[in-house]
Amino acid sequence: MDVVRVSKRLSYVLRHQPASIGLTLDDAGWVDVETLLSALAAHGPGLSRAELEHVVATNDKRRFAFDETGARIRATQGHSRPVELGYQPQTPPDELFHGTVERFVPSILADGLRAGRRHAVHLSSDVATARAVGGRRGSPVVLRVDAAAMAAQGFSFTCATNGVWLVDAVPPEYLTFHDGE
Ligand code: HQG
Repeated sequence: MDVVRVSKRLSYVLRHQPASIGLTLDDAGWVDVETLLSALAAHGPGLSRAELEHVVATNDKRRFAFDETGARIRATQGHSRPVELGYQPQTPPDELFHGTVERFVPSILADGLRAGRRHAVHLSSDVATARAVGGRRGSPVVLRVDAAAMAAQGFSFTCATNGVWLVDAVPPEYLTFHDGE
């Protein structure tokens, strides 16, 4: 099994296009595991329950999670469709980071960080992760988010089970450039 390939296929189905294999996700993004496995097999290479468990357990960014009974699965974050993940609002660390690339910076400084096609803006608590996220698109630029000030102003933050911090938007006044390590 090519684990990366399976992870990408699961991301596509569980975050973006469940209908591509005839699936419907519930409002919180869950789908029944047996239904998912049947749908995958009907629309391409099949996957066993054991293989699915292996992908979920070893995924580098813990992109997927089973529910407490193991009967359902969902993506932990990153959806491009409306989803109510149900994470409880939490007080964020005082500073969070967002990795992007230079070509987006003028627009980000004008409008702030927007969720775009995703359900939320994705932030990380460490610079290295932000740099890696930005680096997917070119030479990374890391922005520092004054999460303490945002929280004080009433912005609601949640943290996905894989440690990614989520917020609806970040207005530009809370952003600065992060220099150095
Ligand atoms: C940029 C991956 C112009 C933003 C990663 C980013 C992450 C703006 C892009 C997760 C903007 C959106 C999410 C504005 C934001 N003007 N550009 N006002 N506001 N942007 O992929 O944060 O591997 O939707 O800087 O590792 O890059 O898929 O978000 O460059 O955790 O699990 O618009 O996806 O995880 O891009 O990445 P994305 P992201 P996975």
